[in-house]
Amino acid sequence: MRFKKFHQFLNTRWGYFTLLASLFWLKTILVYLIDFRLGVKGIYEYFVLLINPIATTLLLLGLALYVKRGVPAYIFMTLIDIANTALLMFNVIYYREFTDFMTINVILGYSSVSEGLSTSSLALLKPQDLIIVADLILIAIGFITRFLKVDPNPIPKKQAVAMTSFSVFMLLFNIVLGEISRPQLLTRTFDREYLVKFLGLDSFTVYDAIKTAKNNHARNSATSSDLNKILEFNKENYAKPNPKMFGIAKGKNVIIIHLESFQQFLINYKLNGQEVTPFLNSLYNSKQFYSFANFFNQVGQGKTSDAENMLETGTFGLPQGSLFSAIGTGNTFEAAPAILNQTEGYTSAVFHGNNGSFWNRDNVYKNMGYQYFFDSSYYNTNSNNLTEYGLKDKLIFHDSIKYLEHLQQPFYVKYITLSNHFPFTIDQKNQSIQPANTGDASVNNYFVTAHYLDQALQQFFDYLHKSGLYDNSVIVLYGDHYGISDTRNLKLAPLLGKSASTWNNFDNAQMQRVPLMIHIPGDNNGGVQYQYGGEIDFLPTLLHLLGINTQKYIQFGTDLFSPQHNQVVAFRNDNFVTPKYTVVGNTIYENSTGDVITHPSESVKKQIAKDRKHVNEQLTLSDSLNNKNLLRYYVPKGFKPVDPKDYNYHNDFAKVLAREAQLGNKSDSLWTLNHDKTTINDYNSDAPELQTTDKNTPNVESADSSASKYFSKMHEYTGLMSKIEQGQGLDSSSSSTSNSSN
Ligand code: GP9
Ligand code: MN
Repeated sequence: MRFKKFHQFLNTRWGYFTLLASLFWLKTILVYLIDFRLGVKGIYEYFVLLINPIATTLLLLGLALYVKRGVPAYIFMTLIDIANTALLMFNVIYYREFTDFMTINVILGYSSVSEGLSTSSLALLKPQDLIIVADLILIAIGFITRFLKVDPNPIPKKQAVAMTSFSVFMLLFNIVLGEISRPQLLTRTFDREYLVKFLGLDSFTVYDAIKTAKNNHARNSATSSDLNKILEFNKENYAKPNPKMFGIAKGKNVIIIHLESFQQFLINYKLNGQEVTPFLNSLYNSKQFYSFANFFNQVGQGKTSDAENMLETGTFGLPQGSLFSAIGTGNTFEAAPAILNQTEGYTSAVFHGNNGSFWNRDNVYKNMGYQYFFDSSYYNTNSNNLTEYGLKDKLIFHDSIKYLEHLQQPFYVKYITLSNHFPFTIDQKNQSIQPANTGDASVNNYFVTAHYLDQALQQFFDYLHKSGLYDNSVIVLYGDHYGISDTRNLKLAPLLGKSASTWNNFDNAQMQRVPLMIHIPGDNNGGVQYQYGGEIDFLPTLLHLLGINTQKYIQFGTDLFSPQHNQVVAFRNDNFVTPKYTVVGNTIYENSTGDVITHPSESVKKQIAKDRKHVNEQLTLSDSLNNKNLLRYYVPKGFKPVDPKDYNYHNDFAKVLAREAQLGNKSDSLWTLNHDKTTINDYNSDAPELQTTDKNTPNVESADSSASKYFSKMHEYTGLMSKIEQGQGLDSSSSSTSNSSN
């Protein structure tokens, strides 16, 4: 009886609608759990994942409820389901090949970064994929066997509207749930994975379509004449290099160390009488580093990715959202990795413990011309080894050596740390300083993770000294943006000898200082530098140190060492600081006192107006260049535009070893120069994770196995890995000389 009722219901339009919707929901969830690695954590995220296909499925299938005639309604509903199934299926195949989701550009084949799906991709199909089409096959059989019949009775419009309203409500509810877990999820779009995890594949695809259409509109209306103003500004703004500094590090390696959320106030700061970052303080105060006391972050919503963009392209992030995520895939870049490779033959690589798609890095780095990107898939990512955003800092430095030592020199490498990231939590065994006591957990713990980062850096520098890299590498340390937000500064104020009651925007602006420390090999004339500057000024500074003239490149900052350096530092929100003044909105503060200048003199007004004009020009022209992708119209003399298709970051270890093998004794990797022996034994770390016997995770084994065909070299690592497995750890006594067999 009950089955008869159910069968009757199935033969109504609502029945067929419910059948399609529930089967589509079910297969989507199965695909999420089986085929995608969405990094779902905790009940809340699983709940959001379970409901995220509902809204769009009901909304899309619900469109057919407005069709009056029976057969067309059923055909329309089934076609919607088939199209949605196709999107699901192609994403499953695409994800298998690229560990990523299909953007509109990929679907339309416009993607400049990846080939999209080819016939060979179909080889990636697996028997389990039948699940994805099983419901359609069953439904076809249902109609053929007349188990399912078309219900000629149209759905009353009111009911169709009700279903649409309900699905729109579900969508909004879903977005709210996503925002609760990841504030600004849609505006900042950290990662396509997050969008799929919180909003579902359909929403992600629609979102990407809207974004792409907006970008294309901006681009299609652009012409090369839009470049004229930018080239003019670039010419006027160019600051000649300091003759004493130009080229003093020509041909040296470059090691960039990104200090996550690290603010300048931590330098030389003592918490309860204990230095929070003793090692960084020792560098900051040494003559072997040029350390900048008035260097500011200028990031917008793109946070880390904005800092990366400024440091490597000399252009600002966008006024809203992240440039990397919003336009990074399709834009033309003329960035440091490509410039250094084309002018000086530099090898380039990034080491970062998060998945490659975060901030769309895996696409942007291709456009920047990065040759290698060792993301989390190259490391042992057992949960023990991770903090919220990925691999712990002591491990990223240690575990990267096996890749770093095979890179041909000179190399330009970037380490992006991430343990010192909001909310600054790290496990007990890695805590070695007491948290502060401000009543705000994240402020309290900020000092704990900063201290951990400081230790990780000390261990890395010990290795750099032992391996000799310290003496032939430019080493750059910089903080990317604030860790403590303006609102939480009120909790921090007492620790800085200030009171929350008097804390104001002037203080917030001063807190945007981040460290910039540059070690130039063989140069002991460093020390603390007081000129004002920001992240936008870094690239011309670095290129001039390496002896590369920047006049032909479009960059919005000026060389910090140049006598003509412009010390007006723009913030992304149009506020700015200069050596004398801090300007927030229409309020002018005197830097020396922090007081508001209520009645500025004519000369002060004139000066501020001039500086504000410069700031607006810098930001507006940079936005025009990026939003309209104008670099596609501008090729600096001798520069070869980067083709992102020349890069993919799979099997990078194998590629690095292949290059080394190819060069034979012409190779100048650290490994070759160390007589084909590893240098990893020169790396001492007290990281508790390295003392345990955690098995290597599949991704390290896959990186190793794909590299293992490069004959015996691997035994050095496997030998060491087995040592670790036997819990012997990595003390200095086991240096390479002792256990190398060849
Ligand atoms: C993510 C990491 C942090 O991989 O770089 O990014 P953030 O949240 O600071 O922009
Ligand atoms: Mn960051």
